[in-house]
Amino acid sequence: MNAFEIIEREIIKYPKTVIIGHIQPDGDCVGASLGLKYLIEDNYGVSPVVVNQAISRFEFLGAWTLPGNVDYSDAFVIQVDNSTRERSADPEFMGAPSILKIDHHIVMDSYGHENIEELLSSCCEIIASHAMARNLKISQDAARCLYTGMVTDTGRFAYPSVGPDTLRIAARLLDTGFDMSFLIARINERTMDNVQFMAHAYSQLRISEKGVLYMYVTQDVIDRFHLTPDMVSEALSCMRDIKDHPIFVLFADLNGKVRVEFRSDRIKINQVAVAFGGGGHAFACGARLDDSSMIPDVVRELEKYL
Ligand SMILES: [Mn+2]
Repeated sequence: MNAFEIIEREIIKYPKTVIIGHIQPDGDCVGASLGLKYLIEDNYGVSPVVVNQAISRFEFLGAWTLPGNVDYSDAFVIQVDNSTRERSADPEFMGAPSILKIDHHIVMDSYGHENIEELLSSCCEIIASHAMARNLKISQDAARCLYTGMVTDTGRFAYPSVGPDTLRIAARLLDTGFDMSFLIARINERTMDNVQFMAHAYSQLRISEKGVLYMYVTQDVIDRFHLTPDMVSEALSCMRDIKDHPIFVLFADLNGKVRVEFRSDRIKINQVAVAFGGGGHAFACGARLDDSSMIPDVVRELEKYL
């Protein structure tokens, strides 16, 4: 079913529509939530509330409300780019009378009353393709947001998840005439803290006995370089594309737990994420550990896939 068929039906039933992203927001999460907001405003004359956690680097795309400020008891909720209810930017949304999930991750939790779950390269690709299939008006603002999610979730259209349709949809977004190279410059912009953290990250790169690359970013490093979770994740790029080391993993302290981000070059490793209570895509997934003492266990498990 087309996501906008559901949206058209539900937005008139409830006094408000709320779009929510996931914890540790990224470009796809912010792009999908704001892009969908603009599409709904431009096509249906209804103005949804967007709820996301803070992420300064994507604030130029538009404004949103922080979690904890919305009453969901009379809301139609659209949850985007979020595989499980626990990872929502505001898990309170589960109390809403109508929930639509739109997501592109491996299906683990179909928590919506309706669920649009497609294994495409980004949540923005799903939203853009459904909008195009329904011949909706796509403004430059909407296109800029959707393109942001497509370009950031695909490593600039380089990951295996990119198909011919991905580029056809991106081309149709470019047809709206927004300034693409200006957008990419904004997305690529780095602070001096970013750069100095990356220098530190290269110096901390570790290789396990069988060749798994890994790195552990501790809380004192996070404090020293004033890092947000998405800035920490940039350390993954230090481990990408290293010859003969297709599996790499980033560990980072977060709120008393250890966040794990798994990546690989064409080796399916999401079962390791699942084994440690997480999930995600076949080649890009994540989990949380209670304690850093479990890091060697995770690395040993990954070695089995080499
Ligand atoms: Mn995504």
